Amino acid sequence: MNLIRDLMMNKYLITPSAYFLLQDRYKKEFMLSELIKFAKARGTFVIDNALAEEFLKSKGLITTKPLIVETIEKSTGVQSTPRETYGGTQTNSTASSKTALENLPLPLGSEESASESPASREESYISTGTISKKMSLSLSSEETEAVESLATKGQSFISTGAGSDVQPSLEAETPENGDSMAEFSSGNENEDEVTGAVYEDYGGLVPVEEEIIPKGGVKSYSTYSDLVITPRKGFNFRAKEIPSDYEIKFDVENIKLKPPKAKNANGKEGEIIVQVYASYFKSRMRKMRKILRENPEVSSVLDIGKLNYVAPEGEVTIIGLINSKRETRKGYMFEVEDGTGTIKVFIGRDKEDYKKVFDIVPDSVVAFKGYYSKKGILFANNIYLPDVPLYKHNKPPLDEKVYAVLLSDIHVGSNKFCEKAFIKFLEWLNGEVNSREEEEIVSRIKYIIIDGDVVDGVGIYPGQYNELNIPDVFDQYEALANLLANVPDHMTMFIGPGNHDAARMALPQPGFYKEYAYPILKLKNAVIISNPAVINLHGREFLIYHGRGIEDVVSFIPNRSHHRPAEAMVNLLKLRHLAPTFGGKVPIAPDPEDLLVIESVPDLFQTGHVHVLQYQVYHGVFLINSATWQAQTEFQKMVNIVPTPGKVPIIDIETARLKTVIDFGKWCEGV
Ligand code: D5M
Ligand code: FE
Ligand code: ZN
Repeated sequence: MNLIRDLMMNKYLITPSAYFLLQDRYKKEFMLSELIKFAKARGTFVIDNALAEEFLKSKGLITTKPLIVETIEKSTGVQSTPRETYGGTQTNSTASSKTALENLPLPLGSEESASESPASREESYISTGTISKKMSLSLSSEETEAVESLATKGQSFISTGAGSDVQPSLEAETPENGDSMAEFSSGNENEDEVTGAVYEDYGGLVPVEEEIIPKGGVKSYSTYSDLVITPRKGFNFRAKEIPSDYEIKFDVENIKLKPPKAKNANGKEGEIIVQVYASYFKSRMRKMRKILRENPEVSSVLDIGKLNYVAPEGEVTIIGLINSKRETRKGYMFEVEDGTGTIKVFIGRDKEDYKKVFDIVPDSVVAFKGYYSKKGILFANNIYLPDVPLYKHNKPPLDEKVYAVLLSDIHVGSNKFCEKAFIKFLEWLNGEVNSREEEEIVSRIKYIIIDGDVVDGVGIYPGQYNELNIPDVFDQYEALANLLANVPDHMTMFIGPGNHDAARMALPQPGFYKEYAYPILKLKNAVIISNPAVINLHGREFLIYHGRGIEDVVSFIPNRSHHRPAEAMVNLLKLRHLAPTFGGKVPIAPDPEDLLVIESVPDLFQTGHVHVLQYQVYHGVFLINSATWQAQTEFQKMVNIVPTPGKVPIIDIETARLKTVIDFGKWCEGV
């Protein structure tokens, strides 16, 4: 009878209201397979109230709209009020937020508004998709297009996240389902051609348990296996003599998260999911409170729930999570919650801090100072973003110069991968330099950071199949490993995943699925990191993050663009969060702890993802979006994304600032 558990095992989620609607009928009037098939056909993995009703109607089990809201209210004692949609200045509304700090209802985002949000109406290829069956990679391009176009019809607003390493278990779970499940079965008519790739929701790969290396051990081909670049004879690699000094300060893999539990044996099963979200946001609140309280101006903070009792005279400060934001005639109205209560906060256009409203995105945590009116509204005079202190303390100097190279978005496997430019770069690393200055730089390069999208993957964006030179994920990683084998041994490579990689799609991404990425894991000078990760290099803190949160900034904050990623990075830093908006474009795993808070202020913050090199300093932190090795794809042409491939930033570790940019872009022309 455990509908939630069965759905979760198959990587589907159910909202509490839908749960109450369906639970009593489960296994009596419908089977799991039917429900999943129904949801899948609609391109969603969240069973919400509307979908549940539609499903029951399709089965002739109900004819009129049930009074579900009443059911919830009765069962929880919580008033369900219509939720405001978030009104940004650029967008009129977006996916509305959740009340995850409360117990119930609607913790997963209000179903109706979520499905109507512009974010989900847009065709979002990364976080949508329904390709969860095993798929032969030798599909014809028409077949692939058909599957992909199906995928783009999906809606996106939250991620399954948890358990992407759990194999779909539909067959095991539902032996009764007969024909209706044929579509989900992992069987393939042509087993010989199956390469072993399995797609989770949202186009990501999930690991396969069966043997993945073809018997006999010989692959059909291995791109770049014959590429051998050796260090130039007589070249003085000074970095060989410099002792290595790095520490992985934060890696998601090292965090032990306790799985959520129902409150008690008699507790409502719906509480399992609710609790995950509640813990996630509680954890966000806890971490953000700590950051905000470091600001001396954020003083005498009161719980929202106590405002009515304390009847404060004078100014009060609250810290809360932004549920919604709406422009009014005279300013902005927010709905803010902190786990003890919810309150409306108004800030007028005449206030000095008014301009800060534009930096606030849904689900970010900020502090407001102002006067509380008995009408339940806080009239704010000041807004405090978590932000970072104005200056960073200087670190002690290093004995000698040592450099790091920042790369990302190599996209090996794409026919837009700038192979020639990348090989030139490898030769350069091996000492094929053009000047004394370059010689000095190469000589002192000791680290290479590769910030995700290391391969192009398969089935990631619409029409991708036609742009793949290597249409197989294993072969892509092997090709990448063949290339990276030519990086001189004394240079340590830190490699983390992005949204094109074989890794959990939802953030944070713990690392690569080793079943796919083993060729790079085997490289002796490679260190695999999570996304995000923090690396300490010679006492300097580098925050490494692929950068999908930039998409949220671009959609919610005025005057932000994919082409100026460093500005968007400033916003992430001000909010001290790598992907603040839950239910926006970026799928976030509902882990019980929020691991995307920027808890420690780094010396350098690197992203990639948007394929454009840009950098700037903000409050002493060096922000840099590294470029790419992929020329403009057809899809990027369509959405007007103009990459800057082949540009290689070199970082002086001592100052954590840019030393120089070496441009290999001319070898990428015409790709
Ligand atoms: O991302 C390459 C670029 O494409 C980057 O600028 C983000 C952008 N991008 C990613 N997804 C979308 C959607 N759905 N619409 C518009 N632009 C998008 P990469 O991760 O390498 O594919
Ligand atoms: Fe990319
Ligand atoms: Zn990316």
